[in-house]
This record gives sequence, C-alpha cells and structure tokens, in this order.
Amino acid sequence: MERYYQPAIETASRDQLLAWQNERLVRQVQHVWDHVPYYRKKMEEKGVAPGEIQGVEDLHKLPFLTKDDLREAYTYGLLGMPLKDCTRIQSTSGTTGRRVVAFYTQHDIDLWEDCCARAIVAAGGTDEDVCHVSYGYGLFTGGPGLNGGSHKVGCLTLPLSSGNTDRQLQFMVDLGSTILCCTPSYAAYLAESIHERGLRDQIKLKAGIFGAEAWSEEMRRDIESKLGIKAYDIYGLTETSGPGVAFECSAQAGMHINEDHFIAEIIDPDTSEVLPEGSKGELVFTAITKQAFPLLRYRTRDICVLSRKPCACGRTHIKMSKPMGRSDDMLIVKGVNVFPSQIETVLLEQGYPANYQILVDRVNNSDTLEVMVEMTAENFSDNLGRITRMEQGLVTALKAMLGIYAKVRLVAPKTITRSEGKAVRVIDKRKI
Ligand code: DLL
Repeated sequence: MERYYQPAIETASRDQLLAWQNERLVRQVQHVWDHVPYYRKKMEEKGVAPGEIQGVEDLHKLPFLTKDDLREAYTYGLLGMPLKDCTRIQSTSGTTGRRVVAFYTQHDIDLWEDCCARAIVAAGGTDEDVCHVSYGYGLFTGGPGLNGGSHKVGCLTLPLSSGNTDRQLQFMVDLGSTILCCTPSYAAYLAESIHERGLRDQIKLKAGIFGAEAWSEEMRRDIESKLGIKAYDIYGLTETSGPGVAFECSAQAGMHINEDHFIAEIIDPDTSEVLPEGSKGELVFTAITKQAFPLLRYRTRDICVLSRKPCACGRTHIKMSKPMGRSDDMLIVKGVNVFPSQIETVLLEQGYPANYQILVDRVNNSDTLEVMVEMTAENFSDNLGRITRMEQGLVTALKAMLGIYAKVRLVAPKTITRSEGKAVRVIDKRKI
C-alpha cells in the first residue's frame, strides 16, 4: 500500500529540505562546470565560479538557460554525462524551430518515475488500482512518465497511449480502469463519448491525472461530474524530465513541487529579477539531482505563483498555482493581454463544452479576435435567431472578462477537430 508515499521526504521540515537542496545544488553546479562546457562558458561570462555557490541563497548568481540555449546547444551541447551512460531521450512536441531533446541516464529515469509515482499516490493510487495511461507514448514524456510511475506504485498498468476511442472505452470497461491519465482535453472527449454511449454505469474510474496543457477549474468540475471522479492536475516539461515535477494532492489547490529534485524560483519575465514568494511571474527550475540533462535556472515561460502556506495533506513541499498562461504565448490582441484560459472559463461558465478554437488575425492594421465554439447536443439549435441570441450572450460575457470585443461563431457539435494529445486552441494568423 502506498509504497511511493514518502512521508520522510514529502513532509520534511523546511530546514531539512533546505539542507538537501543546499548540498545537492553545490554538487550539481560542480557537475555542470566539469561536464557541460556550454554552461561553464555562460558562468565564466557572468564571472561566477562553482566555489561561489554555497547554497540556495547563491542561486541568483547563476546565469539563466532558455529554450534558445537549448536550440543553440542542440544536439549534445548540454549533455552532462558520456553518451555510453545515457539510456533514453524524450522530446517536446514543438513544431517550430528545432525540437528540444532531453537525455536520461537510468538514474534520471528512476527519479523521474519516482516523481510520477508520488503524483499517482497523491491522487489516491495504490497497488490495487488499474491505471489507464492515455497520454501519448514515444517521444512525448506523458505516456512513459506516468507508465513508469504506475509500475512503481504497483498498479496494473494499461499502456493505451492516445487515440482509438473505441479501444480506450472497451479496455476501460472490460478491465475496470480506476485511474485515468491523459490530457484534460482528451479526458473531456472520453467523458463525452462515455456519456453518448451510455457507458457511465459500466466504468469504475475514481480519479484522473490530467496535465500537459492549461485547464480551468470549470473544466475540472465538468470532467469530474461527467466521469464521477476526482480530477488532479499534474505539471512538468520535457526539459526537466517530464510530468511529475509538480502534482496535486487531495486538497486540489495547487501542485506540490518535488523540491528534493527541483528548486523553483519566480522571476519577472521582463527584467529577470527574482520575485518574493506569492508574486506572479515566470517559473524557473534548477534540477539538482539529474545527471544527463542537468539544467540550472531554466526559464519555463510558464506564469504562475508559488506558495508555502501549509497544506491540509501534510506535504511541506512548496506549491505552484496552475500555470496562468505563458510569458511567450500569451496573446496580445489590440494591446490587451488575453489568456486562452480566460476564454475557456467564460465558455464553461455559460454551459458550453471546452471545444473551442481562438482565431486571431489582422485586418486593415487592426487585430481581430474570433472564438469558434461548439454547441452541446443539449443546446444545439439550427434556428438562426436563437443562435444569434446565444452568440450575443457569449460576446457580452467575453467582453466582461477580456475587456475587448471577440466575435463568436457557434458551430454544430463535433465540428472542431478533436485532440488526442494537446489541443490546438489558438490559430494566430498574424504570425504567418
Ligand atoms: O507536457 C509534460 C507533461 C506530460 C506534463 C503529461 C503533464 C502531463 P512538454 O510537452 O515539454 O511536456 O510541455 C511543457 O506544457 O511548459 C506548460 O506550458 C505546459 N503544461 C504542462 N503541464 C501543465 C499543466 C509536458 N498541468 C509545457 N497545466 C509546460 C498547464 C501545463 N500547462
């Protein structure tokens, strides 16, 4: 039972955590200095030597790493171990520029799977569970990460990967899946399919571990009520291993960061200044236990808030809020900052499903914002007058949330292409 709940680590005192972080950071900086010439050069340029990093309070002296560095150092430029000691790569789903490729030793995979195992246990998972993994397998970290975590917890692991909904549902019913791991948009799609096929009474799901993309509280409630489960958020990125960097516990209010492996900072994305706890800013991670891809002060571009307020679950590791957008893909429309999650919140509040697409364009030197939204089977109408009234209702609600006009186009159910991985929410034609 709960072999991977590690109270000694997850409920350690602040002093104990800091002691681990200090010791591991010092070791890691030396490791990087000795084995990663690309970062050593960056340290030299900043005039900092390993001896000056005595602990977490010196972290700010180290240079940042960004996705541009990863692209520049592609392929092997940030490798911290000889190739013969590396056993795996994973890669981002990025379609622009060169992909990010991350490397793992067997030790790195072990620690990554531990982090995912902690997430499964925090969602109530035990060796009695049947863990249905519908994240993509392959280069994407979702499938391999949760698969490994599930093995460690001792769950019966169903490596379904994404796609083939008929097969997903058949396995879910026949094998009695109790925990579902996939992107929230795929969970919403599976929930819709279960509802349509009248299978709700035949599924045994109790929890879902959903992440890899932004999802709102409204979407959580929607999935929870359709599937009769508790839905937990999980966060991570390829550069820091993958899922499991942070995960939600029973309190479902923020994700505990595995602080024995990652030191988190929040910075001002414009000035790079480190901000105090509780401030909203860009999340930066320093991996203190990874061998093959030991990124120090990596700028995630995810905007969030950190909190050390005591958690009802007893875990002491710092919590991050849901990412509130990215400092790089936040939309600026007519000079106004727009986060897709704000639009999603409005849609769900107004009783629409989370099947939508945001189209941004520029006509006559002026930005246009259009939101294409699917009607549900329940509120579907082909009465033009009624559709216009529904669209107007959404325009008003979006204006109140965003402060700008967004054209709304309601479309018939199932018009927008369904996603089996991360949903394509935004089409910004201005960049093309
Ligand atoms: O998405 C790793 C992952 C797999 C996380 C499965 C959770 C579950 P990447 O493809 O490298 O890795 O994308 C990382 O996705 O910087 C965030 O912007 C976003 N992201 C990840 N988790 C969440 C989440 C995986 N829970 C990027 N909420 C990150 C919002 C998330 N955004």
